[in-house]
Amino acid sequence: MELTAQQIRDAVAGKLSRYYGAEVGNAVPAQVYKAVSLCVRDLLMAKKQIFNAAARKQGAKRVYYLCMEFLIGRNLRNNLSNLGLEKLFKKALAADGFDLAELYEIEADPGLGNGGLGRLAACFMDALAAQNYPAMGFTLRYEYGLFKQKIVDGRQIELPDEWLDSGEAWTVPRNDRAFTVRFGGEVREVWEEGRLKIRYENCTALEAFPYDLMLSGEGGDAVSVLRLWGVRAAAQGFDMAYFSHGDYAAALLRETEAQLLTKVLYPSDEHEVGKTLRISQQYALVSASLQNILKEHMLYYGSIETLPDKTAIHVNDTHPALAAPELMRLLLDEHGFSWEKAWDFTTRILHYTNHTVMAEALEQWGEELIKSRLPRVHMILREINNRFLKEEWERFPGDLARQERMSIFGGGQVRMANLAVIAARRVNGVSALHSDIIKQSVFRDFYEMSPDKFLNVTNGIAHRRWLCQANPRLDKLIAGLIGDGYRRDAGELKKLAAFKGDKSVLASLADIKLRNKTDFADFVKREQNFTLNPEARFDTQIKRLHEYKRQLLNVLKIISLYLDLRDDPDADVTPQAFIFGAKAAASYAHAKRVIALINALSAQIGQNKKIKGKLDVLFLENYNVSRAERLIPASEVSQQISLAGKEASGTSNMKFMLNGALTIGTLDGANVEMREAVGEGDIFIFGLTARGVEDLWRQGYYASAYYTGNARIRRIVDALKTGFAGESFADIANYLVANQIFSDPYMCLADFGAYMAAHEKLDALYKKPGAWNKKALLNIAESGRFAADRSIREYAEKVWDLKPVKI
Ligand code: 26V
Repeated sequence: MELTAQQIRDAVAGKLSRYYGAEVGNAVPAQVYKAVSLCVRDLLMAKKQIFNAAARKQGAKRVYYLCMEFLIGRNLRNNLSNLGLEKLFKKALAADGFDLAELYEIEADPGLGNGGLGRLAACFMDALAAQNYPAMGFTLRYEYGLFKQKIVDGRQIELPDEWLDSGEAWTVPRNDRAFTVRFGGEVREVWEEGRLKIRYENCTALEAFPYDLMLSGEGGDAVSVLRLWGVRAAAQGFDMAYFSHGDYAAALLRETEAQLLTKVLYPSDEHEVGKTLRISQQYALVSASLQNILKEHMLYYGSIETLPDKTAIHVNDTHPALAAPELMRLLLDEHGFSWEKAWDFTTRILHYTNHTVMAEALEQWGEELIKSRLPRVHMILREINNRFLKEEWERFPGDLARQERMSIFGGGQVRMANLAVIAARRVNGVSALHSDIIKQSVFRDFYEMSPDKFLNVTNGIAHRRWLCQANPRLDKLIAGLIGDGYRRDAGELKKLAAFKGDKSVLASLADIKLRNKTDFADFVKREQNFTLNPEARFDTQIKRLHEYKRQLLNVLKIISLYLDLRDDPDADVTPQAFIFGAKAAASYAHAKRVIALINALSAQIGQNKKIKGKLDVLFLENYNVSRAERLIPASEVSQQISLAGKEASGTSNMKFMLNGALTIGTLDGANVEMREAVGEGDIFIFGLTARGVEDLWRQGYYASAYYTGNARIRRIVDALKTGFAGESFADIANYLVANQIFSDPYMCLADFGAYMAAHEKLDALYKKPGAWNKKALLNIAESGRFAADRSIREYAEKVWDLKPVKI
């Protein structure tokens, strides 16, 4: 039945009255936002029920995506757009005097993620729903997210990110679906009823209970559920005795300890209690989710035997790798399986994606910690390892070194990546280059043992969100030229290539960019009181702050441009605005220094009236999904300049391409496939290749030689020592030029010359708007292959063996 504007008005009025005792005439915007959100939530719920019923009836296999992060972004606009209801809601609300666009701004970004890994998970939920794949995501309900970034005196300060006030409207608490998760204590094996049973003694029992958040996808019949686990102390553990004796603190302590688990994402693990918290979070996620999956399977199918036919579980990065021993535990201890049968099931159900080759993210946890915190899991891990090593020894007899490398245990640590690979049916990397690298480096031994396990699935993005919603002007232009079929099939964007010689189309493209830039400039003026010249070329680098991503290389280039302009302020240059958005991990001192440097440089340039407007540097505070949605459509240059071999894929590179920015980047991650797509002429590739990086490192990287041998580098490094806005950055200068074991592992200076040359080429092209815009158009035309829809179809076929449900 078609929804009418009047029905929407009535529904909103109903929510206002029921939940806030308010009327349309006196409700404040925050109440209206919540009332509208609750109405949309109802629509999603109804749609979900219909889809789930059909999926169950068809006995459809389902994928469960376990991930510590889901960076879903704001819900209201996304859902209205996906449901095709945006216009109708706009009209209905306007009739009562409310502006939908203003309501959108009330919603906080759910800060449930950190970076690319989390945003990818969100894009995937969208593509799963849009293409009718039955899917459910699992994560934790972090009360304060990662953190809210504030810049004070140029430095990053971390504040709690309070997203729940507005975010709660989207989640449905499900108290009926709680599961017990146990920590610590001792495990006793007892013979009972003719079989071995496991008894837990003196353990701490927590209760995980879900909040469901529904995620839509445009055009599809499916609604994916993201289940966010909250954690509390199990009720039966509440000790009335403490209370009766007046020891209230002791009575409350257990509750507080339980709640700690879901306060923040990635609490620091620099200390032992932090490590304990992190591993507890991972286990709570895994244990509650698996119990949930098994219970629902039993409910619908009545037997555990069909589990592998109906279930694919995805272990996204190593954080949920304890899914392997936990699934074993449930099958062995709760369902009475033999070891062989349980392992057969486990290795048919679990799949694993690796998202980085950086050593610090290949997690290891102390064995003693696992043993004391998760004793039963530890026993099972030991047995998994023993059996695996036996098999491995048969394949590679006598190769002790190999065995040591492949073991789950080593040096007193538990290696999560080895565990994930051993247990998974499929292992994939996230770009062609990255998948090759993992086969040759971190997982080489495993690849040699089971080559068929490994494959590539190149990442993709939710193109409807990142183009149709984030850049409505461009969406309209494209739909006018080629129809709106690309919304369902991003491959149709190719049709745009036919307009590469059409001057009026290219002019419209440029006009849209200018208008988006103007909007963004207005936004930062409002938010940060920063003045951006919308006529300048917007050149953007947005990603987590990390040495390997080389924000510093970008800064060196900007310093060089600044020094030139300071010498000759009247030089005839194209105005440029360099924009950064990045959070640094709270304990990552070097990354925080780079933020301080960017802000000091920004301040110094801002003080120079002759240069301001020609060269600007903006550090966009608290970079998040909503800010990306404003910035990417306004950007003309996309910085993808990681040291080759280090960036697994990158996904902002794809979003920029889709919005007509040109890429300057190294041959790293998905940049390689972007170059294949557009051809060498339409992307600015520079610098060392992954192979070149290895060779140079092996030969010895002598950074000081670049300093002594190159006057431009010398000038920049010296300027760092002198400093900006009254602060010296000699520490960063020393980092850049140090030799041998102290050298900059990401070799900024080695790539600097090539980077400047590529920048100069780009600068020259920008002076010819016709040629620039043609390349922008061709980039958009070729970006269809980077749609998440395509990635998800590949996962469905090659990894999960999953079919869409037909309604
Ligand atoms: C690492 C760490 C290290 C210590 C602090 C907490 C923490 C949290 C997460 C991680 C792993 C990050 C992995 C990640 O985000 N990888 C990114 O995944 C994207 C999606 O596949 C990919 O596009 C990016 O290239 C890759 O960096």
